[in-house]
Amino acid sequence: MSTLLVTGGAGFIGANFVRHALEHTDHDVIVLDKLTYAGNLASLEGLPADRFRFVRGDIADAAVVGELVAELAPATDAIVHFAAESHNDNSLEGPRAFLDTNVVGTFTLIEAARQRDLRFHHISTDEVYGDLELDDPAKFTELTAYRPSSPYSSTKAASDLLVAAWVRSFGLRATISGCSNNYGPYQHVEKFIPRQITNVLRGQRPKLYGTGRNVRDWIHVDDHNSAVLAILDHGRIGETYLIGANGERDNLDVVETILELLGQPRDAYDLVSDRPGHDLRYAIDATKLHAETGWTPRYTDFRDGLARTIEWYRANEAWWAPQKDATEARYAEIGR
Ligand code: NAD
Ligand code: TDX
Repeated sequence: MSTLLVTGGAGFIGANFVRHALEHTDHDVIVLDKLTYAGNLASLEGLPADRFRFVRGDIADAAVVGELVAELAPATDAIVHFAAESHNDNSLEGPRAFLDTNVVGTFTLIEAARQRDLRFHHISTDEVYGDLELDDPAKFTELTAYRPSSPYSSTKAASDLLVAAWVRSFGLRATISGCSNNYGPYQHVEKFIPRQITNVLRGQRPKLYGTGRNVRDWIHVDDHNSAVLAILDHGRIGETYLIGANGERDNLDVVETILELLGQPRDAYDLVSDRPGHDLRYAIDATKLHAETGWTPRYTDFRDGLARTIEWYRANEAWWAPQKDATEARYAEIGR
Protein backbone atom coordinates (compact mmCIF):
# COMPACT_ATOMS: atom_id res chain seq x y z
CA MET A 1 0.00 0.00 0.00
CA SER A 2 1.22 3.52 -0.59
CA THR A 3 -1.59 5.97 0.18
CA LEU A 4 -4.07 5.68 3.06
CA LEU A 5 -7.29 7.72 2.92
CA VAL A 6 -8.04 8.24 6.62
CA THR A 7 -11.57 9.40 7.47
CA GLY A 8 -11.99 11.20 10.79
CA GLY A 9 -8.24 11.91 10.93
CA ALA A 10 -8.76 15.16 12.86
CA GLY A 11 -10.40 13.26 15.75
CA PHE A 12 -8.73 11.56 18.71
CA ILE A 13 -7.83 8.11 17.39
CA GLY A 14 -7.58 9.20 13.74
CA ALA A 15 -5.04 11.96 14.48
CA ASN A 16 -2.93 9.56 16.54
CA PHE A 17 -3.20 7.02 13.70
CA VAL A 18 -2.02 9.54 11.11
CA ARG A 19 0.98 10.46 13.27
CA HIS A 20 1.75 6.78 13.94
CA ALA A 21 1.47 5.79 10.25
CA LEU A 22 3.67 8.65 9.04
CA GLU A 23 6.30 7.82 11.66
CA HIS A 24 6.31 4.02 11.45
CA THR A 25 5.39 3.22 7.80
CA ASP A 26 6.15 4.68 4.37
CA HIS A 27 2.49 5.34 3.53
CA ASP A 28 1.34 8.77 2.40
CA VAL A 29 -1.85 9.95 4.10
CA ILE A 30 -4.90 11.91 2.96
CA VAL A 31 -7.34 12.87 5.74
CA LEU A 32 -11.02 13.41 4.99
CA ASP A 33 -12.74 15.07 7.96
CA LYS A 34 -15.80 17.28 8.36
CA LEU A 35 -14.32 19.09 11.39
CA THR A 36 -17.34 18.68 13.63
CA TYR A 37 -17.00 19.87 17.25
CA ALA A 38 -14.82 16.74 17.74
CA GLY A 39 -12.37 17.45 14.91
CA ASN A 40 -9.36 19.67 15.57
CA LEU A 41 -6.77 20.71 13.00
CA ALA A 42 -4.37 21.48 15.84
CA SER A 43 -4.08 17.70 16.33
CA LEU A 44 -2.47 17.46 12.87
CA GLU A 45 0.03 20.30 13.15
CA GLY A 46 3.62 19.79 12.02
CA LEU A 47 3.08 16.84 9.65
CA PRO A 48 5.28 16.53 6.53
CA ALA A 49 3.60 18.36 3.61
CA ASP A 50 5.13 15.98 1.03
CA ARG A 51 3.36 12.95 2.59
CA PHE A 52 0.22 14.41 4.17
CA ARG A 53 -2.85 16.29 2.88
CA PHE A 54 -6.03 17.42 4.64
CA VAL A 55 -9.42 17.63 2.92
CA ARG A 56 -12.42 19.06 4.74
CA GLY A 57 -15.61 17.21 3.80
CA ASP A 58 -18.46 14.96 4.86
CA ILE A 59 -18.13 11.18 4.42
CA ALA A 60 -21.86 11.13 3.57
CA ASP A 61 -21.24 13.44 0.57
CA ALA A 62 -20.90 11.04 -2.39
CA ALA A 63 -19.40 13.72 -4.67
CA VAL A 64 -16.54 14.56 -2.25
CA VAL A 65 -15.90 10.87 -1.53
CA GLY A 66 -16.04 9.97 -5.24
CA GLU A 67 -13.42 12.58 -6.13
CA LEU A 68 -11.03 11.38 -3.44
CA VAL A 69 -11.32 7.67 -4.17
CA ALA A 70 -10.69 8.40 -7.86
CA GLU A 71 -7.15 9.39 -6.79
CA LEU A 72 -6.48 6.04 -5.11
CA ALA A 73 -4.87 3.01 -6.76
CA PRO A 74 -6.77 -0.26 -6.05
CA ALA A 75 -3.63 -2.42 -6.07
CA THR A 76 -1.79 -0.46 -3.38
CA ASP A 77 -3.97 2.05 -1.52
CA ALA A 78 -6.61 1.71 1.20
CA ILE A 79 -9.34 3.54 3.08
CA VAL A 80 -9.12 3.46 6.89
CA HIS A 81 -12.47 4.58 8.25
CA PHE A 82 -12.43 6.23 11.69
CA ALA A 83 -14.96 9.06 11.13
CA ALA A 84 -17.97 8.79 13.42
CA GLU A 85 -20.11 10.54 15.94
CA SER A 86 -18.46 8.83 18.90
CA HIS A 87 -19.92 10.00 22.23
CA ASN A 88 -22.65 8.01 23.98
CA ASP A 89 -23.95 10.97 26.02
CA ASN A 90 -24.42 13.06 22.85
CA SER A 91 -26.24 10.17 21.17
CA LEU A 92 -28.80 10.20 23.98
CA GLU A 93 -29.45 13.94 23.51
CA GLY A 94 -29.49 13.99 19.68
CA PRO A 95 -29.27 10.68 17.80
CA ARG A 96 -29.86 12.03 14.26
CA ALA A 97 -26.23 12.94 13.51
CA PHE A 98 -25.23 9.41 14.55
CA LEU A 99 -27.44 7.93 11.84
CA ASP A 100 -26.24 10.41 9.22
CA THR A 101 -22.52 9.90 9.84
CA ASN A 102 -22.21 6.39 11.25
CA VAL A 103 -24.74 4.70 8.97
CA VAL A 104 -25.20 6.84 5.82
CA GLY A 105 -21.56 7.98 5.92
CA THR A 106 -20.26 4.40 6.09
CA PHE A 107 -22.68 3.38 3.32
CA THR A 108 -21.36 6.20 1.11
CA LEU A 109 -17.75 5.14 1.66
CA ILE A 110 -18.27 1.42 1.01
CA GLU A 111 -20.25 2.16 -2.16
CA ALA A 112 -17.31 4.24 -3.43
CA ALA A 113 -14.77 1.62 -2.28
CA ARG A 114 -16.49 -1.30 -3.98
CA GLN A 115 -16.92 0.58 -7.24
CA ARG A 116 -13.14 1.14 -7.34
CA ASP A 117 -12.26 -2.24 -5.72
CA LEU A 118 -10.37 -0.50 -2.91
CA ARG A 119 -9.15 -2.18 0.28
CA PHE A 120 -11.30 -0.91 3.17
CA HIS A 121 -10.78 -1.11 6.93
CA HIS A 122 -13.71 -0.26 9.19
CA ILE A 123 -13.04 0.93 12.74
CA SER A 124 -15.70 -0.27 15.14
CA THR A 125 -16.13 -0.77 18.87
CA ASP A 126 -16.70 -3.43 21.51
CA GLU A 127 -19.92 -1.58 22.42
CA VAL A 128 -21.78 -3.37 19.60
CA TYR A 129 -21.89 -6.43 21.91
CA GLY A 130 -23.74 -4.64 24.73
CA ASP A 131 -22.37 -5.29 28.22
CA LEU A 132 -21.23 -8.04 30.59
CA GLU A 133 -22.02 -8.72 34.25
CA LEU A 134 -19.23 -7.72 36.65
CA ASP A 135 -18.63 -11.35 37.66
CA ASP A 136 -19.03 -12.89 34.18
CA PRO A 137 -15.88 -14.92 33.44
CA ALA A 138 -16.54 -14.52 29.71
CA LYS A 139 -15.15 -11.68 27.57
CA PHE A 140 -16.35 -10.47 24.16
CA THR A 141 -15.05 -12.43 21.18
CA GLU A 142 -15.70 -12.05 17.43
CA LEU A 143 -18.50 -14.65 17.86
CA THR A 144 -20.43 -12.75 20.58
CA ALA A 145 -23.96 -11.79 19.47
CA TYR A 146 -24.61 -8.11 18.67
CA ARG A 147 -26.70 -6.46 21.43
CA PRO A 148 -26.04 -2.69 21.29
CA SER A 149 -27.53 -0.49 24.03
CA SER A 150 -27.32 3.15 22.90
CA PRO A 151 -28.04 5.19 19.79
CA TYR A 152 -24.24 5.42 19.37
CA SER A 153 -23.54 1.69 19.64
CA SER A 154 -26.58 0.72 17.56
CA THR A 155 -25.44 2.93 14.69
CA LYS A 156 -21.92 1.46 14.94
CA ALA A 157 -23.49 -2.03 14.87
CA ALA A 158 -25.51 -1.04 11.80
CA SER A 159 -22.36 0.16 10.05
CA ASP A 160 -20.57 -3.13 10.83
CA LEU A 161 -23.46 -5.08 9.30
CA LEU A 162 -23.35 -2.94 6.16
CA VAL A 163 -19.62 -3.59 5.73
CA ALA A 164 -20.05 -7.35 6.26
CA ALA A 165 -22.91 -7.44 3.74
CA TRP A 166 -20.87 -5.49 1.16
CA VAL A 167 -18.09 -8.09 1.52
CA ARG A 168 -20.48 -10.93 0.84
CA SER A 169 -22.71 -9.34 -1.80
CA PHE A 170 -20.21 -7.22 -3.70
CA GLY A 171 -16.81 -8.71 -2.87
CA LEU A 172 -15.71 -5.58 -0.99
CA ARG A 173 -12.15 -6.21 0.27
CA ALA A 174 -12.86 -5.17 3.85
CA THR A 175 -11.83 -5.99 7.42
CA ILE A 176 -13.47 -4.75 10.63
CA SER A 177 -11.89 -4.11 14.02
CA GLY A 178 -13.70 -3.67 17.34
CA CYS A 179 -11.61 -1.96 19.98
CA SER A 180 -12.17 -1.30 23.67
CA ASN A 181 -11.92 2.13 25.38
CA ASN A 182 -8.93 4.19 24.21
CA TYR A 183 -6.95 6.75 26.20
CA GLY A 184 -4.01 8.96 25.31
CA PRO A 185 -3.20 12.40 23.86
CA TYR A 186 -5.60 14.48 21.70
CA GLN A 187 -8.78 12.96 23.21
CA HIS A 188 -11.70 15.39 23.45
CA VAL A 189 -12.44 16.68 26.97
CA GLU A 190 -16.01 15.33 26.79
CA LYS A 191 -14.64 11.77 27.26
CA PHE A 192 -14.13 10.24 30.72
CA ILE A 193 -10.35 10.32 31.28
CA PRO A 194 -9.60 13.76 29.72
CA ARG A 195 -12.66 15.25 31.45
CA GLN A 196 -11.42 14.18 34.86
CA ILE A 197 -7.77 15.14 34.23
CA THR A 198 -8.71 18.61 32.99
CA ASN A 199 -11.22 19.08 35.82
CA VAL A 200 -8.48 18.45 38.39
CA LEU A 201 -5.99 20.64 36.49
CA ARG A 202 -8.60 23.44 36.73
CA GLY A 203 -9.24 22.89 40.42
CA GLN A 204 -12.62 21.20 39.82
CA ARG A 205 -13.72 17.78 41.06
CA PRO A 206 -14.00 14.66 38.86
CA LYS A 207 -17.58 13.55 38.09
CA LEU A 208 -18.39 9.85 38.40
CA TYR A 209 -21.64 8.54 36.93
CA GLY A 210 -23.82 6.39 39.21
CA THR A 211 -21.80 4.31 41.66
CA GLY A 212 -18.53 4.50 39.71
CA ARG A 213 -18.48 0.70 39.51
CA ASN A 214 -18.86 0.40 35.73
CA VAL A 215 -15.86 -1.33 34.16
CA ARG A 216 -14.07 -0.35 30.95
CA ASP A 217 -11.20 -2.26 29.26
CA TRP A 218 -8.63 0.51 28.69
CA ILE A 219 -6.07 0.45 25.86
CA HIS A 220 -3.55 3.11 24.88
CA VAL A 221 -4.44 4.71 21.54
CA ASP A 222 -1.02 3.84 20.05
CA ASP A 223 -1.70 0.16 20.73
CA HIS A 224 -5.09 0.42 18.99
CA ASN A 225 -3.40 2.02 16.00
CA SER A 226 -0.53 -0.47 15.75
CA ALA A 227 -3.19 -3.20 15.74
CA VAL A 228 -5.03 -1.49 12.87
CA LEU A 229 -1.80 -1.41 10.84
CA ALA A 230 -1.24 -5.11 11.66
CA ILE A 231 -4.74 -5.93 10.38
CA LEU A 232 -4.14 -3.93 7.19
CA ASP A 233 -0.97 -5.98 6.61
CA HIS A 234 -2.03 -9.43 7.84
CA GLY A 235 -5.82 -9.47 8.35
CA ARG A 236 -7.98 -11.78 6.26
CA ILE A 237 -10.62 -10.14 4.04
CA GLY A 238 -14.12 -10.43 5.48
CA GLU A 239 -12.90 -11.00 9.04
CA THR A 240 -13.53 -9.05 12.25
CA TYR A 241 -10.74 -8.65 14.83
CA LEU A 242 -11.30 -7.50 18.41
CA ILE A 243 -8.55 -5.25 19.81
CA GLY A 244 -7.88 -5.10 23.54
CA ALA A 245 -4.99 -5.16 26.01
CA ASN A 246 -6.44 -6.71 29.21
CA GLY A 247 -6.97 -3.29 30.80
CA GLU A 248 -10.14 -3.80 32.84
CA ARG A 249 -10.65 -1.21 35.60
CA ASP A 250 -13.71 0.32 37.19
CA ASN A 251 -14.30 4.05 36.79
CA LEU A 252 -13.80 4.72 40.49
CA ASP A 253 -10.34 3.14 40.35
CA VAL A 254 -9.42 5.29 37.33
CA VAL A 255 -10.56 8.51 39.06
CA GLU A 256 -8.72 7.63 42.28
CA THR A 257 -5.53 6.99 40.27
CA ILE A 258 -5.87 10.33 38.44
CA LEU A 259 -6.39 12.16 41.74
CA GLU A 260 -3.39 10.44 43.30
CA LEU A 261 -1.13 11.12 40.31
CA LEU A 262 -2.15 14.79 40.49
CA GLY A 263 -1.41 15.01 44.22
CA GLN A 264 -5.04 15.24 45.39
CA PRO A 265 -6.91 13.20 48.04
CA ARG A 266 -8.24 9.98 46.47
CA ASP A 267 -11.82 10.80 47.55
CA ALA A 268 -11.97 14.33 46.07
CA TYR A 269 -14.60 13.41 43.44
CA ASP A 270 -18.41 13.85 43.08
CA LEU A 271 -20.92 11.12 42.28
CA VAL A 272 -23.43 12.49 39.73
CA SER A 273 -26.58 11.05 38.15
CA ASP A 274 -26.10 7.96 35.98
CA ARG A 275 -26.12 7.78 32.16
CA PRO A 276 -29.44 6.24 30.96
CA GLY A 277 -28.85 2.70 29.68
CA HIS A 278 -25.26 2.83 31.02
CA ASP A 279 -23.36 -0.33 29.97
CA LEU A 280 -21.98 -2.10 33.05
CA ARG A 281 -18.81 -3.77 31.80
CA TYR A 282 -16.80 -4.30 28.62
CA ALA A 283 -13.98 -6.85 28.26
CA ILE A 284 -12.14 -8.02 25.15
CA ASP A 285 -10.61 -11.38 24.28
CA ALA A 286 -8.02 -10.51 21.61
CA THR A 287 -6.79 -14.09 21.00
CA LYS A 288 -7.68 -14.06 17.29
CA LEU A 289 -5.81 -10.80 16.65
CA HIS A 290 -2.67 -12.09 18.41
CA ALA A 291 -2.79 -15.43 16.61
CA GLU A 292 -3.38 -14.13 13.10
CA THR A 293 -1.32 -10.92 13.04
CA GLY A 294 1.29 -11.39 15.77
CA TRP A 295 0.29 -8.00 17.29
CA THR A 296 1.07 -7.30 20.94
CA PRO A 297 0.43 -4.10 22.96
CA ARG A 298 3.32 -1.87 24.12
CA TYR A 299 1.51 -0.05 26.94
CA THR A 300 0.92 -2.86 29.41
CA ASP A 301 1.20 -0.66 32.56
CA PHE A 302 -2.03 1.39 32.75
CA ARG A 303 -0.79 3.61 35.59
CA ASP A 304 2.29 4.55 33.55
CA GLY A 305 0.21 5.22 30.41
CA LEU A 306 -2.18 7.34 32.46
CA ALA A 307 0.69 9.31 34.01
CA ARG A 308 2.04 10.09 30.51
CA THR A 309 -1.44 11.14 29.39
CA ILE A 310 -1.79 13.46 32.39
CA GLU A 311 1.56 15.02 31.49
CA TRP A 312 0.35 15.56 27.91
CA TYR A 313 -2.79 17.40 29.11
CA ARG A 314 -0.74 19.44 31.56
CA ALA A 315 1.64 20.50 28.76
CA ASN A 316 -1.08 21.12 26.16
CA GLU A 317 -3.67 23.31 27.85
CA ALA A 318 -3.77 25.48 24.70
CA TRP A 319 -5.10 22.43 22.81
CA TRP A 320 -7.96 21.58 25.22
CA ALA A 321 -8.85 24.86 26.96
CA PRO A 322 -10.94 26.24 24.04
CA GLN A 323 -13.35 23.26 24.30
CA LYS A 324 -13.54 22.92 28.07
CA ASP A 325 -16.15 25.54 29.04
CA ALA A 326 -18.61 24.61 26.27
CA THR A 327 -18.24 20.91 27.14
CA GLU A 328 -18.91 21.49 30.85
CA ALA A 329 -21.87 23.74 29.99
CA ARG A 330 -23.39 20.85 27.98
CA TYR A 331 -22.86 18.47 30.92
CA ALA A 332 -24.41 21.00 33.33
CA GLU A 333 -27.55 21.09 31.14
CA ILE A 334 -28.04 17.31 31.51
CA GLY A 335 -27.04 17.23 35.17
CA ARG A 336 -23.88 15.16 34.70
P1 NAD B 1 -13.73 11.51 17.77
O1 NAD B 1 -15.14 11.92 18.07
O2 NAD B 1 -12.63 12.02 18.60
O3 NAD B 1 -13.38 11.89 16.24
C1 NAD B 1 -14.28 11.72 15.20
C2 NAD B 1 -13.76 12.48 13.98
O4 NAD B 1 -14.66 12.22 12.87
C3 NAD B 1 -13.73 14.00 14.17
O5 NAD B 1 -12.52 14.53 13.67
C4 NAD B 1 -14.91 14.50 13.36
O6 NAD B 1 -14.74 15.82 12.84
C5 NAD B 1 -14.97 13.47 12.26
N1 NAD B 1 -16.31 13.36 11.65
C6 NAD B 1 -17.50 13.22 12.32
N2 NAD B 1 -18.51 13.17 11.42
C7 NAD B 1 -17.95 13.24 10.17
C8 NAD B 1 -18.47 13.20 8.85
N3 NAD B 1 -19.79 13.11 8.64
N4 NAD B 1 -17.61 13.28 7.83
C9 NAD B 1 -16.27 13.40 8.04
N5 NAD B 1 -15.72 13.44 9.25
C10 NAD B 1 -16.56 13.36 10.32
O7 NAD B 1 -13.77 9.91 17.76
P2 NAD B 1 -12.66 8.86 18.23
O8 NAD B 1 -12.80 8.64 19.67
O9 NAD B 1 -11.35 9.24 17.63
O10 NAD B 1 -13.21 7.54 17.49
C11 NAD B 1 -12.78 7.21 16.18
C12 NAD B 1 -13.40 5.91 15.77
O11 NAD B 1 -13.03 4.88 16.67
C13 NAD B 1 -14.93 5.92 15.76
O12 NAD B 1 -15.36 5.18 14.65
C14 NAD B 1 -15.30 5.24 17.06
O13 NAD B 1 -16.57 4.60 16.94
C15 NAD B 1 -14.18 4.23 17.18
N6 NAD B 1 -13.84 3.78 18.55
C16 NAD B 1 -13.53 4.69 19.52
C17 NAD B 1 -13.13 4.26 20.77
C18 NAD B 1 -12.75 5.24 21.87
O14 NAD B 1 -12.45 4.81 22.98
N7 NAD B 1 -12.70 6.54 21.61
C19 NAD B 1 -13.08 2.89 21.05
C20 NAD B 1 -13.41 1.97 20.03
C21 NAD B 1 -13.78 2.45 18.79
O1 TDX C 1 -17.82 12.39 33.29
C1 TDX C 1 -17.93 11.17 33.11
N1 TDX C 1 -18.07 10.35 34.20
C2 TDX C 1 -18.21 9.00 34.09
O2 TDX C 1 -18.33 8.31 35.12
C3 TDX C 1 -17.92 10.57 31.79
C4 TDX C 1 -17.76 11.43 30.57
C5 TDX C 1 -18.04 9.20 31.72
N2 TDX C 1 -18.19 8.43 32.82
C6 TDX C 1 -18.23 6.96 32.69
C7 TDX C 1 -19.16 6.41 31.65
C8 TDX C 1 -18.43 5.14 31.23
O3 TDX C 1 -18.71 4.09 32.14
O4 TDX C 1 -16.92 6.58 32.27
C9 TDX C 1 -16.96 5.49 31.34
C10 TDX C 1 -16.32 5.93 30.03
O5 TDX C 1 -17.17 6.92 29.44
P1 TDX C 1 -16.87 7.54 27.98
O6 TDX C 1 -15.52 8.17 27.97
O7 TDX C 1 -18.05 8.38 27.61
O8 TDX C 1 -16.75 6.23 27.08
P2 TDX C 1 -17.77 5.03 26.74
O9 TDX C 1 -19.18 5.44 26.86
O10 TDX C 1 -17.29 3.82 27.49
O11 TDX C 1 -17.44 4.86 25.16
C11 TDX C 1 -16.07 4.97 24.68
O12 TDX C 1 -15.52 3.71 24.42
C12 TDX C 1 -16.04 2.98 23.34
C13 TDX C 1 -15.99 5.83 23.42
O13 TDX C 1 -16.56 7.11 23.69
C14 TDX C 1 -16.69 5.16 22.26
O14 TDX C 1 -16.50 5.94 21.08
C15 TDX C 1 -16.08 3.79 22.06
O15 TDX C 1 -16.78 3.09 21.08
